[in-house]
Amino acid sequence: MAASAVEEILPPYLDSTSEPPPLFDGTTRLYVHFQCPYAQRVWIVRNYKGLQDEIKLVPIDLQNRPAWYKEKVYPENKVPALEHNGKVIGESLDLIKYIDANFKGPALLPDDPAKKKFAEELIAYCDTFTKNVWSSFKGDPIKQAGAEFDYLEKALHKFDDGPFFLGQFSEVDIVYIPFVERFQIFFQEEWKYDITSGRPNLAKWIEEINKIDAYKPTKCDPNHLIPFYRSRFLA
Ligand SMILES: N[C@@H](CCC(=O)N[C@@H](CS)C(=O)NCC(=O)O)C(=O)O
Repeated sequence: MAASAVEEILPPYLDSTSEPPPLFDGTTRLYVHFQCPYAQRVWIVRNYKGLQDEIKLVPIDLQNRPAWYKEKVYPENKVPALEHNGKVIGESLDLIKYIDANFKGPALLPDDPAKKKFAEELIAYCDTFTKNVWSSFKGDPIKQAGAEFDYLEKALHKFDDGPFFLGQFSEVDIVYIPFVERFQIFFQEEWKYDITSGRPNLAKWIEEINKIDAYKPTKCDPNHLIPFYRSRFLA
């Protein structure tokens, strides 16, 4: 059976009491936290490309981080990071492209130059999108963040050969979904607001992404997210 068809048993978190794995022994390791949206992007890529056997997940407890992580693995001390071929690379957007270019599996970008150009534009906007939504929490969230969800709704209208940003599933969907997933949960919980209401493309997009096997096991835990967002963005 293909690796992707088997439900993966996730390894436990490594914390300050854990020994490091045998670093730089030729194993490719993706250091993650299962509730981190940036790590989630790369985790989806790894699953979508069918690299469960090639890229080993190593969860790091960010609240009680092992000292060796900063000292020996990734001086930035963040997740995600990828240990591959004797070096460590970070930054989720760079890692998406790195894994797509250096590993087997379906390509994450189509060949069409118009689609590639639109992908760049959308990916470049994602940090602004998240920043504007987070900062809306202390203002008028439905109105201010509404403009951002409208941006997605309109972008999803551009190519009509599928429900995703570029028509077919691509890296653009992977870049946005971890954040949209969290915003959907939090707006519903905190303000009883359905971010897909009046936004049929966004509703369809979320519905279709939820059918993707590579994404399903990576979804965040609302019981972790809701208190975390309250203390981080509302307190
Ligand atoms: N720009 C980075 C952001 C990564 C990031 O902020 N990760 C968080 C967890 S969600 C982290 O490791 N935080 C630990 C810290 O900042 O000390 C990326 O896209 O990979």
